Amino acid sequence: TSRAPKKQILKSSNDNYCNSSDSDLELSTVRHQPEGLEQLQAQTKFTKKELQSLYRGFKNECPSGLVDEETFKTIYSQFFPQGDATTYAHFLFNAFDLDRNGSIRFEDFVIGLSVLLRGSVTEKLNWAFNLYDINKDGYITKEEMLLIMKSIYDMMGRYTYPSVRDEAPSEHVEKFFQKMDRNRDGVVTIEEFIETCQKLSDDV
Ligand SMILES: *[C@@H]1O[C@H](CO)[C@@H](O)[C@H](O)[C@H]1NC(C)=O
Ligand SMILES: [Ca+2]
Ligand SMILES: [Ca+2]
Ligand SMILES: [Ca+2]
Repeated sequence: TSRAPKKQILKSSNDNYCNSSDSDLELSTVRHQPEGLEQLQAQTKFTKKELQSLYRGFKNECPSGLVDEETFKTIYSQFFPQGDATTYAHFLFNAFDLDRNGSIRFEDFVIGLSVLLRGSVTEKLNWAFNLYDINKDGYITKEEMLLIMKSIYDMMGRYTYPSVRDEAPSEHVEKFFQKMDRNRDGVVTIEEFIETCQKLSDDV
């Protein structure tokens, strides 16, 4: 792919400060800033410098400024070479693609990243709930949680957990529901999720 050579260029520009063509390349990428950087600064917990740097990385991987699901899966999977991250990446993609039109804009990506890295506990829990609620109907079902757990096991790969038995994901789901489904109606709502997670963190 064209990805590796680009990284090579960026790396060499850091290694060799005297190479003018490489620093020109860096500057020219910085110049193409997203519209409304000021607005993004207000919407996220990133500084202008951080947003510029994130934008450079984003543009490097996705020159069109949009990420489709295939590209997202390819990039994300590189972080989990020992397993199969494609299913989990699919769920992640849907959590970032809020308007569900099949592409993530830089703005959507950065707003999500800001929640994940610097959001309040409640913001993070809301984001996680939206990830687990696969069909986005406001309820986490056992079926949804099982798909999420299996995708996480696939992503981690069997070699990481040599002793993992095949029923481990469903055992995980049962434990999750024993804790979270407080009114025992078979589904977990955002209220149950946040209340339980906050109680659990208070106990620690
Ligand atoms: C999705 O919506 C964004 C605007 O939010 C637009 O720029 C992009 O082209 C759309 N993608 C598709 C595949 O329609
Ligand atoms: Ca979208
Ligand atoms: Ca659901
Ligand atoms: Ca419930």
